[in-house]
Amino acid sequence: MNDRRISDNMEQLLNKQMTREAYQAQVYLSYGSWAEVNSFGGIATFLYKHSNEEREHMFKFLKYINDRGGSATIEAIAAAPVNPKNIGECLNAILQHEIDNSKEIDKIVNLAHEEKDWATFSFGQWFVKEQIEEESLIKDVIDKYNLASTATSQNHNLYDMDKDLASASQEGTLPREESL
Ligand code: OFO
Repeated sequence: MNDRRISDNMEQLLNKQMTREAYQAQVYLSYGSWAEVNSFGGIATFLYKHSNEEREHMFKFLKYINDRGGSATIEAIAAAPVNPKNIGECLNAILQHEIDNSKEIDKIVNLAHEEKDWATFSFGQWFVKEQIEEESLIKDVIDKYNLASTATSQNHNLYDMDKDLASASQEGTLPREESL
């Protein structure tokens, strides 16, 4: 019995996205480390947790590809971008990564629709929704940053923002909580 339930094109696109999710995780990890080194522990916590979320997304793709009779292919992950100059640049770069990622998710949903592959269409909807939430979350953080960095008592506001992000709702564990 042929248990292959996705087309070759779809398998290729899903594999590409799986690698992209791994890349997203690396971007957040790299920026998190940069924030930690620059004494923004709260922002680092937020970014580290988000890195783990992206890694969970990568696993979702891996499992889906394999469950549908395809084969997940583990490929090289591109290097994370160079360190940002400041928090503003860091947050804006993250938002752009998320917007670019949303466009890649749209390609999967478009192909699924074209191929009448309703299982993948449904799988893709989870990511469409997730991207809406993520873009909105980062925009919200940018708004807070803009408020904090333009006020007169700048350092005090940045300190408060850093504390806020430490308790922002996120899933996943921190690299610093992993046991060796
Ligand atoms: Fe940024 O979320 Fe993955 O897909």
